Amino acid sequence: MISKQIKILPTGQVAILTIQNPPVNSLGSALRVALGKALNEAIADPGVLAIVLTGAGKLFSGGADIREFNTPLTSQKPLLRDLISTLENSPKPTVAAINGIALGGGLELALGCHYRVADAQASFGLPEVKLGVLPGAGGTQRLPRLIGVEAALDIITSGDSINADDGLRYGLIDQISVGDLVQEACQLGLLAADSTEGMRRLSRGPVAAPKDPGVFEVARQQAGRRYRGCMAPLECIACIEKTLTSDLDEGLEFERERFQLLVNDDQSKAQRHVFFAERAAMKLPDADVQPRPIKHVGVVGAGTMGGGIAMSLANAGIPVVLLERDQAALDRGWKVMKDNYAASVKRKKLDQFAMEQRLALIKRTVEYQDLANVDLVIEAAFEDMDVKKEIFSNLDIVCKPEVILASNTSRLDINVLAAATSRRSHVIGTHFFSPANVMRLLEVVQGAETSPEVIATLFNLARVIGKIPVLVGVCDGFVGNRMVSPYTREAHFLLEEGASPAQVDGALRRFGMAMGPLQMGDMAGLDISWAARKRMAPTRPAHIRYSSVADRICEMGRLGQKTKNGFYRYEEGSRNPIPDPMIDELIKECALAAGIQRREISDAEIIQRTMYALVNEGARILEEGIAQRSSDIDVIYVAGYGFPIFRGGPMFYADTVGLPEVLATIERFHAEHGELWTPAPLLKELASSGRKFSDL
Ligand code: T1G
Repeated sequence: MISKQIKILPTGQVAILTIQNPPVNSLGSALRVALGKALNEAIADPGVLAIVLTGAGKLFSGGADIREFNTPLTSQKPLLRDLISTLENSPKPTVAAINGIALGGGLELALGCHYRVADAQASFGLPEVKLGVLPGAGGTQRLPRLIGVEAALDIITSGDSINADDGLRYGLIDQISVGDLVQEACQLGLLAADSTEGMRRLSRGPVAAPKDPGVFEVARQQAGRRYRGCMAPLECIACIEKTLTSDLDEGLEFERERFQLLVNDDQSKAQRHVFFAERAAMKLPDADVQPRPIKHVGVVGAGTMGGGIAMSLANAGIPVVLLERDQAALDRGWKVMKDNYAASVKRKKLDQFAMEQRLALIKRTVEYQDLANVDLVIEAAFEDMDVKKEIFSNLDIVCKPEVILASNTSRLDINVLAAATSRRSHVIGTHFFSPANVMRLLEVVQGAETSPEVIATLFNLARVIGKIPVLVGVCDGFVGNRMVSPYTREAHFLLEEGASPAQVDGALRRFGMAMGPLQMGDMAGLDISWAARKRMAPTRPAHIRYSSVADRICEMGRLGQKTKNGFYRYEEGSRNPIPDPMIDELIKECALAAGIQRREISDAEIIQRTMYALVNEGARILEEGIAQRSSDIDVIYVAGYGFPIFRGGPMFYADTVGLPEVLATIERFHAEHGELWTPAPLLKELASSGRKFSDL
């Protein structure tokens, strides 16, 4: 709703309209009706000389109500662009008093005002591109007129926010308030009312041509790299380019058409699904449980993962005690961390002082005793159960009674580790993804006896360090890695059946994956999954098909990038995969030995065999309660495995294809390839009842 207050100042009366629609002051249909009514009243009121628009609470507005998209509400009048036009054509000065965040339609509303005042903590952004759409209420037409084409391209195609200082520097706002934001906005409005200059209206101004006419082509290339496969960034650029050749009305019409195209497309539906899925995943099962404060964290292991985890914590200002088994290992890990920070400083992602502050937060030691007072320990040692059990036993002795003990294991049984301690309710899994200081996903693995308070504490810590926590249950590989096993299995089978590594990886990259499974294996190290396969070998049923391709490659000492060769070969200092005829020959030998007649394989089959393997395993994971929601599985794959956001995650993708079609294909694979393709009962149930994974 809109609260209206008439503020009487010595130089006249101002109508202050406050957007009140918690939690984010989104501009849904009901809010738009209220705002339209209040605006018209203020404009008609002869006593009112100026109008100020502001937001209730901590933010101005989070933009249009995303939940209304693709529903009749989104076209319920007044439309957002009508309100913006009313603001802009008002005969009385209109001033936006931007308190905190102004995003999307919220910023577009402010752009419709004649003037903009913001508080020092304000930030401004047009993140529509991250939802697979574009600023659809004039943002692509007014922003270039206000701050220039180059700056508008950056803000609109990146979807990233800028702070108040940058907003002032760009000319996006007229002033940063030094005291009472609304009061200063009222004074500015009354000054303008007195002025003989007349209203400043952005839309009627010309657009300054960019200094470099090639700026649009450069933007298209950058967008193609950053948002590979997404349509929205290119449509944003087209709308901004349009401002150079059209007046506002034509530009707004073009923008409206392109917005409609995007908002009705599966890509935007997928990206909006991920937006809400991430927020659902971060909700605690039991909202009433209070997290415990975590002020000091121990990390055991200074290897790639331990170092990355320590950096994640230090980056959030949390003091860390980093323990290694000996000084040499500690020094090696410390050097890698310093080099990582130095690289960020070199790339100007971090300044020198911030780097030194963060490094100073990390105390290094080889003494368990130094972990005696930490609130949480995250173990990131070698992926071996005996090694981890010994560490947990030692921690159980030296750490304070209420400490939380977490393991970064990527697939081992948390319950076995808990049993190695006297505090099973305080044991949990925190599966980070490499590089841990970059990847946002954190699988929080709940043991059989892990307490709700410990889970709540890790969820809260995840938010603090900028991670997306997803609660998963204990099984081999939890959710992400458990699903990646059949996905990779099918990739290896496809090699024996006739596809080359480059074809398998190429098809999946064209599908949108950040990297194909074979190149991903080379990057992670083929020895990790090799060890897992050897561990499982004694229990692997002899009648089940098994590909020896990866084992043969490892037996040749080809472990991936770290040995300069794996499925591909790598030149010195390069991570670029180069197809290796020796591997092609090895694959043919494996196929011959397995009695497999090689054949031409289509990209479509590669996508079906790998994607539906993910979906079928995901359905089993849901049946077993290892994941709480199908959208959690989507979050895990988009945030942790490079799954294309414009496809929404494996389960959303299956819903988009249609579960009956997915099931029919899996049943065909079952007939052709045997029991590994037995359809998951949940998939059969949903497909036959006309439901989707997102209905769960
Ligand atoms: N519409 C509907 N619901 C929204 C929403 C929105 N714009 N923004 C947030 N929510 C819900 C969210 O799902 C959650 O719900 C609750 O509000 C709190 O959100 C025409 C077309 C504003 C920075 O992309 O970035 O304008 O889980 O947990 O951490 O050109 O929300 O409680 O049920 O994120 O304090 C463009 C999206 C829209 C901004 C606040 N705007 N939102 O962060 O809270 S399209 C955006 C955010 C548009 C125009 C176009 C963040 C936030 P629930 P939260 P937060």
